[in-house]
Amino acid sequence: MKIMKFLLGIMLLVTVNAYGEERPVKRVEVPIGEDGVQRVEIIGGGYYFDPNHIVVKNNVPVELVLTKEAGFTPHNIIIKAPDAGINVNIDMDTKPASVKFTPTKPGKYAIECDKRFLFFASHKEKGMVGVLEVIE
Ligand SMILES: [Cu+2]
Repeated sequence: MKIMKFLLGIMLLVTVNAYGEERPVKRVEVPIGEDGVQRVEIIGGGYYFDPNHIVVKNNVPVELVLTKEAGFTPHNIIIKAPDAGINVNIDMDTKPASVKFTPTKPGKYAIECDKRFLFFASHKEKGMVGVLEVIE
């Protein structure tokens, strides 16, 4: 009986995590720097990207400067939009790393972290998602 209650508790925990809370949207319109690059810093943590809605101009180079918050939990950042010249898949580290690309097609593209611990919900499912919006 006790073990059943315990298992039920675990299941509930996993379910709640799987459908995670909605994260507040933090929208940033990335300015074009003096060097002509749209540079933006993104922090990855448990379980969020900050900012999580990034607006950039089409056909202008973009540089994402990525940093992971301290701690043992691994995070990555994935943006798969090969049609738009974007193919990002990189592990985040506490030491900043940058990724460069030039978007070629306006649209809204998903940002996500697909790390997970064992059989638990992936970080994406826990709300570690964002949007890269490419505008004209
Ligand atoms: Cu993550």
